[in-house]
This record gives sequence, structure tokens and C-alpha cells, in this order.
Amino acid sequence: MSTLAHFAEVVDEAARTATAIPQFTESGPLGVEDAYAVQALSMERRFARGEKLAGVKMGLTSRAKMIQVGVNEVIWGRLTDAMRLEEGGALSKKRYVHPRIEPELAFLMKRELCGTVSPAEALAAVEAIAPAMEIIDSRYRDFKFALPDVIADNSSSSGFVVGPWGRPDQDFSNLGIVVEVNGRVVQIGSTAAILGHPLRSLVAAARAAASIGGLKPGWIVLAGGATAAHPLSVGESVRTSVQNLGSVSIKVAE
Ligand code: 0L1
Ligand code: MG
Repeated sequence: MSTLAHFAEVVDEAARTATAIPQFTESGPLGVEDAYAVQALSMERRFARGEKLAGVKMGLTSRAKMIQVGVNEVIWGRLTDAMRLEEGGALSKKRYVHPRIEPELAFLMKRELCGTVSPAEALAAVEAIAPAMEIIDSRYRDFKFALPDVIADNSSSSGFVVGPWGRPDQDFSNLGIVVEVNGRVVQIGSTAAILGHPLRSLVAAARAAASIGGLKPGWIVLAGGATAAHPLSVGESVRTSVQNLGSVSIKVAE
């Protein structure tokens, strides 16, 4: 088995069994291209277990996230159907290592979008937009990693929940965002925190997804966290409200 396939097995098993692992870069160098190869190989293992590719997530698309993680590059990962949680439903914390939640904007694609595209072309490929939350769960011990580690780990993606779909022909460049936990506000932000405009994240997603044939109709694209992520504890009810778009919520169970 090649080293990359071995890393893919290790990170996939860590995710499957909710077990923390040491960073790969602690035992030797790992380049960004190889890290994306590990991500692809680890996702192949999920597909072999029956999961279906459902879209992509963009990561580190806000200053808050870049500062929280200590890098200044946008990254991406894959979403599968099994990662989707029911709106208003419960998340079982024991299925994750140390989950955190972040408020996002989701795009639902109606047309293929691939490679270098303009913001107008990106918008024309969108069926709907929605308030959403991503559950990130680094499989690395203490949520500590270097950039190649996190890329290999599917950019920390482990779950997502999407609220009501709305029309994309509205101004969503600077919508207020509030994250509440058990009714207490824990984060406030704006969609403008996502690369200055969430459409820029979709443009970046089309470029990134060129390596897998582009974004497909029916896929969901998560534009990226608009604030720092909130660590989840059992008993919390988390709600993200996005101005004009509505809200999305989840409860944290054992
Ligand atoms: O979705 C994100 O912006 C997070 C990407 C990975 C970094 C992290 O786990 O916080
Ligand atoms: Mg995210």
C-alpha cells in the first residue's frame, strides 16, 4: 500500500470510529497536492461503503477562520449524502471527535459549473441559496494540524444542515448572521465575511472542483464559515439566523 493510501485509510478510520489521531506532518513532510490525493482516496473508501458525493465545502474563506486556524489559503473538501443532518434534528456527539459548528451560506446548483468562471456565470448556475451550518471535526488530536493535514482530513468536514431554500436573485452580499446557543448569542457576523461576497467562494469552488469534473446540478456548495466556529457540547440547541433567508437549527445529543 502506498503512503498516501495508508494515510487515507488512517484518516478514514479516524472519522469512522471518532478517534483522534496524530498529525501526519509530525512524522514527515506532506505536500498540498499529495494531501488532496489523500482526501480523494479517503473519500473513495466512503463511496465504497455506499455514501454518495453530494457537493463540496469551501473552507477558511473568512478572516475569522483563517486567524482561528493560522493560515491564509482557501481550501475545499467533499460533502456526502451521509453527512447531511436533518434541519431541527439531533446530532449525536459521540459520532465525532470534537465537533464544532459554523454558520454558512449554502448554494444549490442547477447547472454544471467548472473551472474559471465569472461571478455572473456562477450566479446563473445557482438554483437556490439557504442558511446552513457545517459541522467540522478535525480528526487530529486537540484540533491541531498543519495545512496539508487538514486538507487530507477532508478539510475537517463531517456534517452539514441546510435551512429553507430561497431565491438566488436577491442581494446576499452582506446579510447579518446570528448564531445562538440555547437562546444566547455566541457569534454575530455577515455573509460579507465570506471572501467579501459568498459568490467569490462559489467561483473558487468551481475552480477547485475542476479536478473532479466540476460542480454538478443538484449539488450543494457550502460557501464557508462566516464567523469562528463554536465547539459543541451535549444539551446545546444551536440556531443560525441569516437576515432575509431564515434560520437553521440543530440539537446536540449524547
Ligand atoms: O470549513 C472551514 O472553514 C474549516 C476548514 C478546516 C479548518 C478547521 O477545521 O477549522
Ligand atoms: Mg465550513
